[in-house]
Amino acid sequence: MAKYSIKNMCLPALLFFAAINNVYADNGYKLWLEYNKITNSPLAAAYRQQLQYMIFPAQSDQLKAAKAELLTGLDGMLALKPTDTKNITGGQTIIIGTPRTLNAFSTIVPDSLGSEGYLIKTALINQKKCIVIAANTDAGVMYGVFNFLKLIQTNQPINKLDLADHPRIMYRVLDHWDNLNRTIERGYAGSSIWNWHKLPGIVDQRYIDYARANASIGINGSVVNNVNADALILSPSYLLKVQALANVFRRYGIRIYLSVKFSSPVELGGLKTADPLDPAVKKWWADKADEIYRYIPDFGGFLVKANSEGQPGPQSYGRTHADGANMLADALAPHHGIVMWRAFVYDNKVPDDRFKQAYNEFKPFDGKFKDNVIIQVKNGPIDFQPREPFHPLFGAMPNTPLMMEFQLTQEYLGFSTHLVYEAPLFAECLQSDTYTQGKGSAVARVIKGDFNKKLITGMAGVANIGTDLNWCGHPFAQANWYAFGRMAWNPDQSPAVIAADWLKMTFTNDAGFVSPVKKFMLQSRENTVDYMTPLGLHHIMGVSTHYGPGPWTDNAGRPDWNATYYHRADSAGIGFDRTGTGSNALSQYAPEVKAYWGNLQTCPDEYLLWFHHLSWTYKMRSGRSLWDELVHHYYMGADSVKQMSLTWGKMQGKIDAERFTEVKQLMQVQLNEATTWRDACVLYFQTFSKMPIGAAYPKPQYPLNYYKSMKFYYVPGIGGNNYMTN
Ligand code: BDP
Repeated sequence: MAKYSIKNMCLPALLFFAAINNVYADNGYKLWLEYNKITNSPLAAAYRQQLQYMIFPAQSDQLKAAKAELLTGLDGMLALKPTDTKNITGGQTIIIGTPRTLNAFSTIVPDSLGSEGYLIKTALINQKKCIVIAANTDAGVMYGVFNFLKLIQTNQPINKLDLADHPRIMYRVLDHWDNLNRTIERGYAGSSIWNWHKLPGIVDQRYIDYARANASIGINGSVVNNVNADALILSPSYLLKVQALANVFRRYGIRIYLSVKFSSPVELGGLKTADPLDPAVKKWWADKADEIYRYIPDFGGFLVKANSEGQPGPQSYGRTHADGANMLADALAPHHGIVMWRAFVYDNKVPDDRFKQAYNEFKPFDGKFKDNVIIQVKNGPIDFQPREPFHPLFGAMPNTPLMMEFQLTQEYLGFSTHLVYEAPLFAECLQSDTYTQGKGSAVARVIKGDFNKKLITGMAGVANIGTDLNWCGHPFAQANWYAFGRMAWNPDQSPAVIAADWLKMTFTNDAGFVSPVKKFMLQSRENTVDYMTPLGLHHIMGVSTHYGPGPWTDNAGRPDWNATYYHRADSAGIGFDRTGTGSNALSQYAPEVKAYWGNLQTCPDEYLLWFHHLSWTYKMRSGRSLWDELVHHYYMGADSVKQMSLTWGKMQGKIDAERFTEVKQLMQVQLNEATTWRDACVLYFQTFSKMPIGAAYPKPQYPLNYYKSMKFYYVPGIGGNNYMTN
């Protein structure tokens, strides 16, 4: 192939390439692993001076990957390649390893670091000042290396280091809702990155970069297929494909898991039943587990959605969730696999508040699950709404491992056109006090197993990843993937610290960028709550597609898919009474929580309509009527998008033109959609309140019927050919 040298190029060609470089400066593919050149030269010189030599014996695949990452990072940021050495001879040396790879480390690495922790410290070795990255395992080394690189990416000093860290949660897993035909349920960033057709022959570079990105934030598991599972995934030809992915993930410390369909023994195995107590069914699963482990010796286990939204499950055979989960757990136990059994269930036949159904079904089984079963519970009782109270199960199953399930993909948060930084949502849930063991029983402590050390622990995030060049559709949606990893590692980390790190690693260390952008990121989720579902409103989006506003929806397939079921607006007022005079869902919480949310004196405005039905003239803390307060929030929310976009406008020139422009355009779309939400909702609720929209506010652009008749075709995230209309 002809090589083009710049020398031989004519001027127009050079200009053409320069233009391309300029326009396509950054498409976001590298995520937070940009490793951009450090432009502050004294700082770069100081780093270089401390990293002249390297002792990093790397035999295993994982250590080799960690070493390659370190070299890529140092090369990108500092144009530096430390000299590989065996002895500390001179200059400053970075020494990296485990007690197995470096004898000297047997006394340095404390057991308390566990199997994934690491330490990074400055030490005097042979009278020479060295930087040490040490861990008990290769996985720990890898996390240490990524965190060391983060110090440089965020321009931290490295001359006096003394850090140690370890994960507080064992299973830190991304759940992909990816179908085998490459559509993604609730996916807004293109198609599935798993190219099942080309696997196992073609191992895309994306799989490697995906694994690198996950390892860099401590994620150690990936469920590659949709919870609404296809039995085919367990067939030999697909297991070969899964094996190829597992082979890539392994060197980054990531185990692969599969969502399994409970009826697989029938659909795939040709059995007459999938009854979990049937010996032939038990044997089928045990054999299947043995087979999977032959392909993938470190296979993680199964994720199961059973008896929910039409999926088969043990109840289809008159058995319980415990019967079903324990049967699968027995099949996996000899191989040390786990079952992540979802608590997202709500039953058609039970005419009870949907809020209460998971608790009603699972609470009776507390302590009845095998040790390798973990119950995966969504953060809130309904379904990933912009704001939900924490799920009552977190305070109700002290003898059962509970795995947090957050949703990174923005099913209810504006898809991938709205900038919504989700870490404040995660933190709000994690820091809620369940009172399960008295005051100070935050959800975070429950899921970390603080109250029952015997339990396994986990956190899952429904992935927001697809084939879009920038992986997540919106450059800022990457921050949700990043924040999830950081908070799964340590649920008590601050959203502000995480946002600052992410901005520096992804864009620039320039404080003139980081500080204002971090500010609006931290505010962004509250703004979205304001223009979509203020004051505790929930589930009022477009039916099925969940796109745009649909508070008028009252004819969906079942009552609890209707918006009217949730907001209960009428001429008397609005909100869902879940106190003793209503559905009494509050009784599923500890008495302190029930009293706090149940009492109008203490219930914060943010949760008001989750728990109370109040008159339109109800006097709010602000002094406004409930109606005026609602209108105020809708307008404030939409206005905040305008403010955010003005701030963004001032960032021009501080980052690459490509991502600057993309975000600028996205913010305009977000503003339009936020305005639609605002106008549609205030006009709709006004038909009940019959009260005016304050004269200070701009009038809604169109009449209510306009919004009600808006049609959206081929909305992403619902798969197949079906297009749904509002
Ligand atoms: C809801 C989604 C649906 C999922 C379901 C689940 O609308 O597509 O299958 O949750 O979590 O949020 O199983």
